[in-house]
Amino acid sequence: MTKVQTGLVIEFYSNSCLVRTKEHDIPCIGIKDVVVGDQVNIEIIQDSKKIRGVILSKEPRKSSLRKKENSKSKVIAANLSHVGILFTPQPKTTSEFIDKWILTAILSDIKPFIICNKIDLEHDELYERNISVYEKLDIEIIKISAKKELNTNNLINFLKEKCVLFVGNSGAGKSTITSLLTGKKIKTNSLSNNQGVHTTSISTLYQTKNDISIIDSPGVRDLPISGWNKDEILFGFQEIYKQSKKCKFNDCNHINNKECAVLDHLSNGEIDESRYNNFIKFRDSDNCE
Ligand SMILES: Nc1nc2c(ncn2[C@@H]2O[C@H](COP(=O)(O)OP(=O)(O)OP(=O)(O)O)[C@@H](O)[C@H]2O)c(=O)[nH]1
Ligand SMILES: [Mg+2]
Ligand SMILES: [Zn+2]
Repeated sequence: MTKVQTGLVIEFYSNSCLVRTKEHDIPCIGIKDVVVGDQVNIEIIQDSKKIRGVILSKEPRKSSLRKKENSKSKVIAANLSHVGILFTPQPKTTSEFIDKWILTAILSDIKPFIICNKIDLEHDELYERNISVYEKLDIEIIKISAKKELNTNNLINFLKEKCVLFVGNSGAGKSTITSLLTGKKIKTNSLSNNQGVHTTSISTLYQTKNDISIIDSPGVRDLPISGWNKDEILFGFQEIYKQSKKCKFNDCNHINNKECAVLDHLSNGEIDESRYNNFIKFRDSDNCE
């Protein structure tokens, strides 16, 4: 066996990880600064019984999903192309949850999109109104029922050759979707409720026969955004950011300054109120959790 090989980090534990090379899945140590999704170079150490590896280096990342809390910044997954944000009638998904994830994805160089899961369930008017906000934005929305397997081919086709992370409240259906796509039984959480009973514990990358990579990580359960600065938060709301460039004053606060293009577009309905309110809330709260 070649002594130095390249591979993909597919599982991550507290002090070791599993690297998939062309031929083997090899347990490795030397994981400093490495996360699931990283492409790494490893040196093989083979004794009579086991193959093991030591990570020598990692390749430059195409993207890093970052969790930023005050001065702390933590990479959770590498080389994701997409974040699929689950939007469900039950448990109810808030616009704040969606906007935080859109923001984090954009600022991590990853494309966000929305999966409306559980379309087989009844939903109220508020759900309709919430989703219509995103239908006006430049963001893909895919409506499915993972459990009843409705429209799931749309999701599969969209995700071909992509690397995706699904995010959603506990019970939204992340494991159900992952099971469906991988054909592997991933433990689903039938006890899920709004308080959340968590079932997934280590970070794993699954590769499906349709050439989809899925990263499942417990690190995304809470999403602090307090570490992003005000300019970054504005950039995370793309439709607001675009208008902000037309405001009369460079340092416009977009709240009560004169000739503010953001406020103009808010009053004519081109910028949605709930998006605007979340933008101000995220930007101006010191400790937004
Ligand atoms: N009616 C309906 N139920 C669904 C659908 N998708 C998933 N469920 C159910 O919702 C429950 C929770 O699904 P999970 O896949 O475990 O949710 P999860 O997002 O992985 O939850 P955590 O692991 O706790 O974060 C399970 O009982 C699923 O069978 C759907 O499209 N329709
Ligand atoms: Mg789960
Ligand atoms: Zn303004």
